Amino acid sequence: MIALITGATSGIGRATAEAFADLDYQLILCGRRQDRLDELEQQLGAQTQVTTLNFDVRDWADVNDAISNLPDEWKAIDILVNSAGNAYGMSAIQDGDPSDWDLMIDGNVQGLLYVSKAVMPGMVERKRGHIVNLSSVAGKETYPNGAVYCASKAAVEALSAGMRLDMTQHGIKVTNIAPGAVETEFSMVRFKGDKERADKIYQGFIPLTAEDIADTIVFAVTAPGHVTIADITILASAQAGAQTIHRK
Ligand code: 8X3
Repeated sequence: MIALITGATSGIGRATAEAFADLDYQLILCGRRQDRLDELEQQLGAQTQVTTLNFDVRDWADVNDAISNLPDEWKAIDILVNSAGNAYGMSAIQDGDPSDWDLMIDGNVQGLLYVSKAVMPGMVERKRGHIVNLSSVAGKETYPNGAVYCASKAAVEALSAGMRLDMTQHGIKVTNIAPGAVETEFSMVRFKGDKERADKIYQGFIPLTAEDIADTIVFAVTAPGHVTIADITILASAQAGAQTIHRK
């Protein structure tokens, strides 16, 4: 199995790379931070075959160039995990920063589309493949000061559904994963390095870990051939909704 993972240098992407290495999948790890890609290649290279691609998912030319120029032995991608994505800022629309919106819409929506577009034709040709999109509970419900992030994840929900409609006839599975509160660098990025604010998000309850989500991704990609895990929402046990968390 060959798996391509975006956002592989941190969080859910990284945990998924580690979990896939345990399954002996060959890994194409994609990210923007070369030092982290190198470190991960070194670490997981002891277990399985690893190659890395450095691109920004928001740049179609770069995405297409990197993926279409993969060496022949890496071209037959079986699994695509669209894990790259982020939240930037948290405020009402009238107070929001349009450059934050660009980062979220271009990364979470356009980036996911670009990478998928670069990988899908090969899957269609081979009549096999599995695409896993990382959405969010924020794609299922909108919360105050999160409209643009929520909109970007609602778009991921629509893209997962649309991909499934387009690709099922070609023998390709699409899984949409919607995590709740996962403790990663997510909140540090959202709050632009404000550690106190970021830490507060995960206080008073046991948040999900990136590994919890990776476990579910493994469950989806190892399901029998006739089974598609179409859509899974994963919440922390203390969490009842995006912003409804029972804290001690
Ligand atoms: C992250 C989950 O609830 O912080 O996608 O928006 S939430």
